[in-house]
Amino acid sequence: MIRKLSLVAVLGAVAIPAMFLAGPAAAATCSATVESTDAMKFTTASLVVPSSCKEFTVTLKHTGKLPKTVMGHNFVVGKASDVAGINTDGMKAGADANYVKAGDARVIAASKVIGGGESTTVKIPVAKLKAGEQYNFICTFPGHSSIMKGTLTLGS
Ligand SMILES: [Cu+2]
Repeated sequence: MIRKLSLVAVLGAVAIPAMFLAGPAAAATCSATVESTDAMKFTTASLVVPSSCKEFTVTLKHTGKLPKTVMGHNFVVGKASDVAGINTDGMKAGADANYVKAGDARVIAASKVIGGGESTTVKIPVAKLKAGEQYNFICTFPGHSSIMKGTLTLGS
């Protein structure tokens, strides 16, 4: 009985530090949280996605109180040269489509639209990003993208 207990203690002592070393480092580099507000703003201006990540997960939070029909926000990624077209076609697609045109090949990643107090996640496939290319993340809710726009680039 004493032997069994001491074996568990030894295993625990080895396993726990290993978890601490592997866990937080991976989570910190391949994910980010972006907040959006009732004042129609993203609180993040730019994101750099490490090229070592396979996927980069963005958690979009709406810290406001207004419903998504009034002050909805989403998180849509495309090339800087494509986002105006993505936005125009997204507005035409309407609320049921989360303001993103179905099958739009210019869209690299897009979340659903959320309202105040809600959050959602979206995964950016890092293989679709090229070094040296300029990308934007925007909110395609009608009227928001001119203000709700940030830059996104592939880092080293
Ligand atoms: Cu918005």
